[in-house]
Amino acid sequence: MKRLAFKMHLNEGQKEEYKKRHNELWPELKQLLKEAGVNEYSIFIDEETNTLFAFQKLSSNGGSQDLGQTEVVKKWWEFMADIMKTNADNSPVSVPLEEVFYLE
Ligand code: RM4
Repeated sequence: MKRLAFKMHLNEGQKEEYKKRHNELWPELKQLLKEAGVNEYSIFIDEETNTLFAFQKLSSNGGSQDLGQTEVVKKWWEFMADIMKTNADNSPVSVPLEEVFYLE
């Protein structure tokens, strides 16, 4: 199982809204992620910097951020754009992180 991580940035004071929206994740997005091989997916927040750290276990090559050409992800990113740092296309600014330690 491949592992990947990346960081994103949340606008100040939006943690509860972010958690609410993800607790209400659209079923069609969940289905897409699972079908794309995103077997596990967690996101953590560093409240000091409002940095979001995403971790995924993948059974395929691509992760969630590689699904931006699908309609449901485009709609989700547009929905989330008001509380996150985004690119011009509403995709969240996502910075890949290097794995420096792993314990089986
Ligand atoms: C995040 C971001 C990611 C998406 C998850 C579900 O806030 O939009 O791209 O995969 O939500």
